[in-house]
Amino acid sequence: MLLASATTACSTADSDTLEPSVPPGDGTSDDAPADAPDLPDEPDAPDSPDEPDPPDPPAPPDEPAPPQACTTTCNTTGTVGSNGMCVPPAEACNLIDDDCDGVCDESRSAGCRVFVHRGVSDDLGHLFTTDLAAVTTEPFRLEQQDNFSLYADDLPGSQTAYLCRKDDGTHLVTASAVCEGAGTVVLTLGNWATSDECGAVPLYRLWQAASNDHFYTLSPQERDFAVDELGYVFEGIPGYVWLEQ
Ligand SMILES: [Ca+2]
Ligand SMILES: [Ca+2]
Repeated sequence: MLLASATTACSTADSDTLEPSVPPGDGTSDDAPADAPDLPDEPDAPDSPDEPDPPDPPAPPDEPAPPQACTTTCNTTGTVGSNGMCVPPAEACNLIDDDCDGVCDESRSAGCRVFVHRGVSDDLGHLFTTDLAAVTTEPFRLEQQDNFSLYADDLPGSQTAYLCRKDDGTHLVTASAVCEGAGTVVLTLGNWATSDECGAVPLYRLWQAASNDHFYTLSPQERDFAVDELGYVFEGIPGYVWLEQ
């Protein structure tokens, strides 16, 4: 109890003798202590240059407009030209006058038609074949090279023509794949038309009983001479053929 009283007295005496640590001022702002100088602002880091945008990919070229189909003056399928007119297609090997010039298949690709040659033998009559060597080799001799032509392909409106050898060695050209029951097929010659389309002309078929010779000609005069003078029978028009390849 005694110790506590002494401590209290000592504390009171010290507080009475303390000097103010800061001299009293007049209360104005000038008396405020100077602020510490502001530190210079840290310079802003330079902005990094913007990454350039990647260039846009080139725009794909415009798709050309598909040609517009139209019907030509000769009923083939053409395309509308820049002037609005219907431009016919190029001529193709198809038994049609594609380009409307009034001539059918006049600028065909090679091999569109094949030529049939005409030969004859004293004992075996006539031979019509695309095999030129056959009609220039004994016992046959050539009567006319490129006598007429047939289409190589079997197109709509055409019919396949076969060269047949009959049992006695004479020949027959026919659309019958079984040679009309009179022999066997030697060769597929080509294809003739069943009408006079595309510039085709009639092929006349004749038959001479005495020789069993089947003979074919494009000439009405030769046909009539064979009938009138040589004992042939006119058997009709098996097909229509062409004069040019
Ligand atoms: Ca044509
Ligand atoms: Ca034409």
